[in-house]
Amino acid sequence: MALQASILPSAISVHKEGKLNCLIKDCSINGAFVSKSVKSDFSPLLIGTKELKRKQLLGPIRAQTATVAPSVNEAAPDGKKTLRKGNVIITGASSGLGLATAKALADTGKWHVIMACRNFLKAEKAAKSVGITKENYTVMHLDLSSLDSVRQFVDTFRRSGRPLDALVCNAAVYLPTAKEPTYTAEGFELSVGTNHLGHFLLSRLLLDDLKKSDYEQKRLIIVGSITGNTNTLAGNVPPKANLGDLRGLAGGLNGLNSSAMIDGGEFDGAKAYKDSKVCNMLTMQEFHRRFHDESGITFSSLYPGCIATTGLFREHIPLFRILFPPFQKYITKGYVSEEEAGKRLAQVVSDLSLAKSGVYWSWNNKSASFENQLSQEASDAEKARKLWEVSEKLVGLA
Ligand code: LMG
Ligand code: NDP
Ligand code: PMR
Repeated sequence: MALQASILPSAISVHKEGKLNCLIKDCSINGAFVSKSVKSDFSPLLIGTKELKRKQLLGPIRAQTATVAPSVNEAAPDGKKTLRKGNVIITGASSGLGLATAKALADTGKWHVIMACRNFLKAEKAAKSVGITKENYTVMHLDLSSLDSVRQFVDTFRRSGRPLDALVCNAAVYLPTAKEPTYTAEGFELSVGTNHLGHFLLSRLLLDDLKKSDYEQKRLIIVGSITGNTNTLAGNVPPKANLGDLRGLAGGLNGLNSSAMIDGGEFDGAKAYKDSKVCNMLTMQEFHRRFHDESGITFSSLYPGCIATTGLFREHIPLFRILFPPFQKYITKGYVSEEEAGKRLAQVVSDLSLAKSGVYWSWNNKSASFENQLSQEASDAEKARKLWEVSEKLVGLA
């Protein structure tokens, strides 16, 4: 801490009461979001058209896998038009922030949530454990560490016949203790490959679907984080995010003929995660610049607060997992429960007051949203353009 304070004296101060006060006011303490496992009879496999047909022959179909979108503006009995439910895809909705957001949106009764998850059975159990009613969600298989899986997911989603009104790129992996890089199916370093490149392809492909939606508002959200922003105290905890001139990414991020790190440096799992978050925030802004005016889609990113209890830290050392939640709760006051964070992301999906495009949202200690300032690198338009072009090549779009 003393080290941090000396690195960034302007970013931190100590209140009279001894509370830590930081640039980002993201403090909110809420009860923990409890998730229990329950039994499920769902197949962990992707359910495609053939499988659906087979199930139709065998008997009644479960709502989760076979519902067809209700028609637009269904006429109510009294002749008045009622707005249809919105359809939102949330990646990584099987735990943490994604699950809490799915729950928050489903509970409004206004959204049907497509839970895009790599582990079908886990997602089904998770949805049941938090009590999402079955007509309000569908689980579809998506492994972001495989571009084939991303393309297959888009195909399956289109075959479901649902319009797409909002896409939330939420899933992520964090490998802080990895000594050596691991790789996606296409050979990209796993953190950037999953968190950035998988989502980049997914969102580029689904942009067309969003454009076609006739919903009252259409949104594409990519979850960012404070730790990728070096204009904050948290973003100055080493190793710091830095994309450099993108030479490692341009070289394919494969650790063979190029580095596994975007900036071309030595592999560092914690840095790779933070770099991937910078990519997420740059991508959101590039989407905004390229497509907002033409499509009317709202592009947003956010830092929901420090959700210190999620699965994101599963690879961290046990001591960290024990100390991190109390550290965030009682010392930095940056802690937020999964439930509260889910409500925040749900606001970014559906609140009319958060309709502005190109914004990186955060919340203050009274849980009020505000437009936050990104670091210099995370708001560098030239870097965003270059990142876009290099990423297009890597995922086979250019
Ligand atoms: C590193 O490990 C890896 O080494 C690195 O490779 C990389 O992967 C990196 O960013 C990822 O992680 C992290 C691991 C190693 O860190 C921890 O485990 C630290 C966890 C968080 C710090 C815990 C602080 C302990 C405080 C416990 C408090 C809990 C109880 C609260 C009860 C409150 C009651 C009211 O370790 C380190 O990083 C070294 C960390 C050294 C700890 C430094 C201690 C900081 C204490 C902060 C005090 C702040 C005081 C502010 C002023 C308060 C005024 C009263
Ligand atoms: P969790 O680990 O709880 O959730 C991550 C989700 O991503 C899980 O559902 C996981 O699936 C899924 N996932 C991981 N790899 C893949 C993959 N290859 N394909 C598909 N899904 C995958 O972490 P959080 O809820 O904390 O993280 C959610 C988002 O919030 C991330 O973008 C993270 O960067 C961001 N964030 C988190 C903060 C925090 O303090 N926790 C702070 C700021 C931002 P599975 O369940 O199968 O493992
Ligand atoms: Mg950090 C106000 C201070 C603050 C906030 C909001 C966070 C958020 N962190 C803060 C401060 C500190 N952290 C300080 C002073 C330290 C040194 C003790 C510290 C350490 C620390 C570690 C080792 N913090 C971490 C780690 C992680 O491994 C987490 C990480 O970097 O994941 C990439 C993490 C985080 N701190 C946060 C948040 C939100 C995270 C994790 C998740 C993320 O950014 O997505």
